[in-house]
Amino acid sequence: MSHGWGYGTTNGPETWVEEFPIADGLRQSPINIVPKEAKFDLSLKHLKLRYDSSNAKGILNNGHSFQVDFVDDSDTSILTGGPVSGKYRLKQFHFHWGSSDDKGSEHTVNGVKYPCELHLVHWNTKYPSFGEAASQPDGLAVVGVFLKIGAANPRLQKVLDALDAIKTKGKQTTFTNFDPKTLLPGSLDYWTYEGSLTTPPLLESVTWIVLKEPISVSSTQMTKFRGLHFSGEGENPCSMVDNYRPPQPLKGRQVRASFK
Ligand code: B30
Ligand code: ZN
Repeated sequence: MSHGWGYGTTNGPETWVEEFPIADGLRQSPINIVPKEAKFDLSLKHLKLRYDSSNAKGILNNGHSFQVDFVDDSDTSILTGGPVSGKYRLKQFHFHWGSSDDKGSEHTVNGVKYPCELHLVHWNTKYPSFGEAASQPDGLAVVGVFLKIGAANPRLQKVLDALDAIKTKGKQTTFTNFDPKTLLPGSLDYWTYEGSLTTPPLLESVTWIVLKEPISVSSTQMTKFRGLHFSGEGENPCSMVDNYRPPQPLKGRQVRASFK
């Protein structure tokens, strides 16, 4: 699938509103999280993530990021609890990152950017499919995890080693036997708010669950992300970097915290 939108000067986030007017909507993502403004909410439950590593099926360069896709025809890899009711099935995970280590995340904390952000995308099983869920206000739940520069993260290595095989847009390969729970930090403390997809079509269907604790990544590992291309094979090579949308106006929304 090919898009007109992207992250360049002529097709980047500031231009998306022309084709996707919801870009100026009331619940757009990402946002800048100000921890002191978040309200601790005792009614928020513990986040439960139960994944089956045999559900991982493939990895794809989609021309704006890369995604690891999961079989989602049963309730074997699911998110429950946290701020949501019911069951949400894991569909895919992907990342956003920068051209250098001082930027790349979509959400920011007190205005501070992380070099990378992981998104685990789930859909509400009260709807018949991901596609139908994606246009409902309670259709999706995305868990955001910040990556910060530190020790090399061995849990990322299988993903990073697969990138050589999907360098250009449209390339895909099998990716199996992977449990994304291994990518999560020790604490599942989170902030949550009602938002949107951060890429077109920018649908306002996402309950965001942003983990407070980052995971580590080394600068050398970040270099591997940046070896991907936005462009297809045989096109002018264009490095896949700075594939993040900047923070959007809060417009009166409340961010809640699961922790004090
Ligand atoms: S995010 O987590 O808010 N960054 C989608 C899912 C999660 C986010 C953003 C978008 C999504 O499902 N988009 C539509 C599906 N895509 C999937 C794809 O192959 O990559 C097709 C498309 O946009 O039209 Cu490109
Ligand atoms: Zn994303």
